[in-house]
Amino acid sequence: MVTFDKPGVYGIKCAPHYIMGMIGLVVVGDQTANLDAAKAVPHDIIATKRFEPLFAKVQ
Ligand SMILES: [Cu+2]
Repeated sequence: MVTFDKPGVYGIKCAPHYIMGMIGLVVVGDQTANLDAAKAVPHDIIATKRFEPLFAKVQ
């Protein structure tokens, strides 16, 4: 169990399936709190492609 106590967006990375692009994005309250920093986190090519539409939804 994870408790989010600060607003922002949190990238979720499935450890065994990250290489196949299994990621997620959790939005806690004000997504603008750390959006730029979250978008700047480097990922491999597949995960980067998967994050793009998720980040587009929260802008
Ligand atoms: Cu998985």
